Amino acid sequence: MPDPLLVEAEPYPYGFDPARTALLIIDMQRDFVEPGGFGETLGNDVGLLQEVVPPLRDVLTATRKAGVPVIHTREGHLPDLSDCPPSKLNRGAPSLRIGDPGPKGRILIRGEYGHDIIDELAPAEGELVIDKPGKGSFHATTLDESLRAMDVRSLVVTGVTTEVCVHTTVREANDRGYECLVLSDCVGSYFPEFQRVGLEMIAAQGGIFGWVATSAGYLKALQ
Ligand code: C5J
Repeated sequence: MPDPLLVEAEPYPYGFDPARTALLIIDMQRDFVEPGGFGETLGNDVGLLQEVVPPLRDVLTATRKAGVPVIHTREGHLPDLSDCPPSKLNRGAPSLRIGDPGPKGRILIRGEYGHDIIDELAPAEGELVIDKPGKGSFHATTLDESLRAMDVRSLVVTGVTTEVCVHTTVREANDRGYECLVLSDCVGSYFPEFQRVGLEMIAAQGGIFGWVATSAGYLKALQ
């Protein structure tokens, strides 16, 4: 077995075997990240999520070059909303609801322009794209099956939003035995306080859900 690559991380160095690792890019969709999308109609500052794009592009390029598989996720629903529980559909009082016509197509509906991944991080041919109806990437998807088939045990986790879909996914992955490294500058939140605390929570108590490092640390280990 080769020596693991080591990343300077919180709460202690993260070791991974690139042959058993995947990069997970969560929900970098136009509706969350771009101006005029669903996220902005909810009153959020999408600029905070756009900051994630340049470092994540560098991570994506280096990861592809290293031959480590890349997996993208998209949060969204079938056009008839049969996979969207009423509790999700009716939550809050948004000006636009899931399924409503929005500036980028029907909100969070598969196949619509706004539901797709931003051009800068578009999946390459052959990369797995997981469509998920929930916040977690494992719930009601084939992600676990796919990772096991690929013999992946370590996940480098990126995307948005830190305290919602990233956190839910890292918790799900941790319970399934995956070792997660979250890249602090490649995950984003509309709320700076949630970003800070969300990252602290992952690495707290000796790494209760996983590890946290900067993209620079990950890229250095991958060289
Ligand atoms: C949210 C997500 N925040 N991708 N989705 O509703 O985090």
